[in-house]
Amino acid sequence: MDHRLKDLSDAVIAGGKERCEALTRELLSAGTDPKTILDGGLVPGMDVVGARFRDNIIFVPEVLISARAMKGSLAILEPLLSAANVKEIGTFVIGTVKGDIHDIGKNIVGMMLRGAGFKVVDLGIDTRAEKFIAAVRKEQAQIVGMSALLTTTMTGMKEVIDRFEQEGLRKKIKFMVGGAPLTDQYAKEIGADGYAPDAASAADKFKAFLRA
Ligand code: B1M
Repeated sequence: MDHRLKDLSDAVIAGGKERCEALTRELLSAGTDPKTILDGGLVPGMDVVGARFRDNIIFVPEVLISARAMKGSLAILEPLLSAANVKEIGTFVIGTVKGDIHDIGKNIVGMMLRGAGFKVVDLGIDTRAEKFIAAVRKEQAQIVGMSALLTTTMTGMKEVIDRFEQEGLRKKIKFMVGGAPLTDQYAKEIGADGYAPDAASAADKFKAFLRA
C-alpha cells in the first residue's frame, strides 16, 4: 500500500485540510485511482475520527475540522468520480433527511451516481418531505435517495415515503436509503425499495433498479 494513503488518513484525523489536498493531488499524480484514495485513505481516517468521537476522546469542533479536511480532498476528487461518459440514464433526487446535517456520505453517493450516468439533484441536508416532493415533481425524477446518520433521524425516512403515498406519487418512485445506522432489514420495514451500505454499491444497485 502507498504510504501516502496512510498519511492521508492521518491528515483527516489531524484535520489538516491543506495536507489532505496536497496528498490527494500527489496520489492522483502518481496514478492512484480516485476510489482507492477514497476507500484507502479518506474513509478509514474518518472512521477513526468517528470512533474517537464516540468514545469522547474528541468533540464536535475537532470532528468538524476533520470533516472540512475530508471535504477539501473530495472537492478535488469530485470531477473524477463524477466523470460520466454515458448519457443520462435517469434523474435521482437525493438529500439528508430532516433534522440531520451529516452530508459527507451523501455527497460521495451523489458523485458516484453522477459517475454512473444519473442526473443528480442534491437537496442538501435537513430535507423535509415537502422538499423531496417538490423536487420530484419539478425534475420528473424516478428515484429518491435518502441518507441518515443518526438513529433519531432515520425514522424520518418512513414519514417521507408515507407523504409520497398520500400525494399519490408513491408508485411512480423508487426509494433508496443509506447511511451508517441503516440496514437492509430496516429499509424493508419502512417500505423502501432498496438499500446500499456504501457509495460504490449504491451506484450499481440503483442503476439496476431503473432496469427493474
Ligand atoms: Co456526527 N454522529 N453528530 N457529526 N458524526 C455520527 C453519525 C456518530 C455515529 C458518531 C459517534 O457517536 N460515533 C453519532 C450518531 C450516533 C447515533 O445516532 N447512534 C453522531 C452524533 C451523535 C452527532 C451529534 C448528535 C453530536 C452532537 O451534537 N452532540 C450531531 C448531530 C447533528 C445533526 O445532524 N443534527 C453530530 C454532528 C456532526 C458534525 C456536524 C460535527 C459532523 C458532520 C459534518 C458533515 O457531514 N458535514 C459529524 C461527523 C463527521 C460524524 C462522523 C464522525 C462521520 C460521518 C461521516 O462523514 N462518515 C460519524 C461517525 C461515523 O459514522 N463513524 C458521526 C464518512 C462517510 C463517508 O460515511 O456518512 O456513513 P457515511 O456514508 C457512507 C455510507 O453510510 C453510505 O455511503 C457513504 C459512502 O460510502 N451512505 C449511503 C450514506 N448515505 C447514503 C445514501 C444512500 C446509499 C448509501 O442511498 C440514498
